[in-house]
Amino acid sequence: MLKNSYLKKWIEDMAALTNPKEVVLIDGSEEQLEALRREAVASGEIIKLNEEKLPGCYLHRSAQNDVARVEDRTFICTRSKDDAGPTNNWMDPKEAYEKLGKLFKGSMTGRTMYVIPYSMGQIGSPFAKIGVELTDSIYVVLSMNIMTRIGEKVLEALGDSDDFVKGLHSKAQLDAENRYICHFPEDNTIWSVNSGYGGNVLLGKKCFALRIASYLGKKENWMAEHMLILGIQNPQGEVKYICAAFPSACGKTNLAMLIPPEIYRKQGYKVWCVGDDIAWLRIGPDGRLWAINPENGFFGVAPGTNAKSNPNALETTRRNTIFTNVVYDADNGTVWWEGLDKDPPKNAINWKGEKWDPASGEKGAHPNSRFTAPARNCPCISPEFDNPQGVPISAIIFGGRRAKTAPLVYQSFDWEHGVFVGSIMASETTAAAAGKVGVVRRDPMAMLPFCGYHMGDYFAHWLEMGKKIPNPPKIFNVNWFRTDDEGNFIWPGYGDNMRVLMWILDRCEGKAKAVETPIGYEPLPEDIETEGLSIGTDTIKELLKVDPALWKEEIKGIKEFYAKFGSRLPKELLKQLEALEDRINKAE
Ligand code: GTP
Ligand code: SPV
Ligand code: MN
Repeated sequence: MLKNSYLKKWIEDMAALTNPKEVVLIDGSEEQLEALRREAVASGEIIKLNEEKLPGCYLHRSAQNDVARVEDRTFICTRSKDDAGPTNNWMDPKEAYEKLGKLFKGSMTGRTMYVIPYSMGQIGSPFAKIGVELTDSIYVVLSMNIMTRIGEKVLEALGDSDDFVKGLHSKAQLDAENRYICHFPEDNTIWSVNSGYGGNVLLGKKCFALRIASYLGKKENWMAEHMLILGIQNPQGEVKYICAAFPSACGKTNLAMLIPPEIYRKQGYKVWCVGDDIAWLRIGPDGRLWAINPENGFFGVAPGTNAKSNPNALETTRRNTIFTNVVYDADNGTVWWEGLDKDPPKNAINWKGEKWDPASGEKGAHPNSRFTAPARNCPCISPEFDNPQGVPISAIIFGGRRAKTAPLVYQSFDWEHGVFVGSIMASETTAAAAGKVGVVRRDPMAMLPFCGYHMGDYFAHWLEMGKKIPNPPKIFNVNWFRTDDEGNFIWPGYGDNMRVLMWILDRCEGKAKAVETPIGYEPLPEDIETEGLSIGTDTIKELLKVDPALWKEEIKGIKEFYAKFGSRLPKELLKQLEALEDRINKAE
């Protein structure tokens, strides 16, 4: 059946290692997928939800020790340790193949190995890249079907080529002590064992589309970034596109699908979602930077998603969606999570599968519970979603969760300074990764957990790209998460973030004024539209404040962070840091 000899040989080798009882090629047909859904329902791997209320939807519960990406068990396995850099865990490739080889040995005994050919990006797009994932999990097959383009047509596009990412995944025993997510960028290979959770096992996503792809992008002159892509259409019908990089669980999905505030809606503005997590960026023939979303679905955070905060995301999940680790309403066969509404189900089963009393004080849904939903379900999905050429980008935005230091928005002086602004990003950690929540850590370009090579070289690549793009996007930084002394968010956020995007686009078109501050250009407070908000220009002024004392502390942290990179830190960034320090000192 398989004509590609490289693919055939590799599958045979991996089957010899893992010893499945059978090997099944996923052809992408609805009949095959439906049969797998039925099989997974019968085995209890997924629960069929109410067909009337949530047609085509399922609930899945992962193992209780397996609910988020495991960064301490994620490795970049380059031949030279130095090439993985100081921010990645490293393992020697030989050692990694041996160590994981032992864990994979016989790990699929008695199970089926599914072969999933998938494309990241529209098949036939000059941006697109192909991967094949071998897995013993039906949940992975069904999720990859939502998140990527899969099946026969991918094999046709691959033809006889050996240019595909080889991904091997086995749940094995879901043993947390032996859980490993290993990337071999030099071999186009990913091995993931002992996990069944999203980002660890849907290998097209973070493993391929960011870690492997960032490495390929450096080699091939393009960029793979942890960015949403959205379009803002003005009343004249022109659409301008923006990319934004925020760390995990810091608002990408929400921003990508925002509903404009009334003031813009009534004038005829519209927002289109192209992507909510990953962007692949290439220089177009017109000298601008063009982006595609390599994914085909959304793997979004459930808690906090509701009809007010993100009605588009909620609507997206009303059909053909897999929910992971949310609350099950046993009376209605529906799902619930914290922040959906104020009515937790009466007969509720929590994410662990236990009867749950909402009054217990315990959360019913896991804080990192998620929905896996087809992009085409989204009411505001961009008409350009499938455009193989992508969309031209006017602005790049960086941002994170900062209670104090970072202002609501500022613009970099130029591309080089913009790269500096991205490189000094920091954010409070969230439940998206295992570990402590709420600690400030440096997360350059929101890529700390996802850069597949030395981050100093990654910064150099950004600087290099700036020189190569004749007409580069302008670079900005935002912070929706500044808090008052009681810890409440000051900025209303969500749809109202469009007010900030409007200033950003106006700056790109040379229409808005700005004031120069030590950290970059800021809007005049009155240039952020406040009509319809409960806060006024005074509060905006507060949100834009740059406190030199806090920034002095910040500079200390940046210096410490930069020191890690040694001689592989581009000197341009050190110069930028010195210049920032100088400006801050003068501002005091
Ligand atoms: P990943 O899928 O992990 O990459 O996350 P993401 O960046 O797409 O984050 P998402 O949009 O799912 O938001 C994560 C959390 O942040 C949710 O609980 C949201 O309710 C909350 N959030 C998103 N946008 C805002 C905002 O503008 N203000 C505030 N205060 N919270 C927000
Ligand atoms: C993230 O953590 O940034 C996610 C979810 O988008 S995961 O796919 O698990 O990485
Ligand atoms: Mn993400």
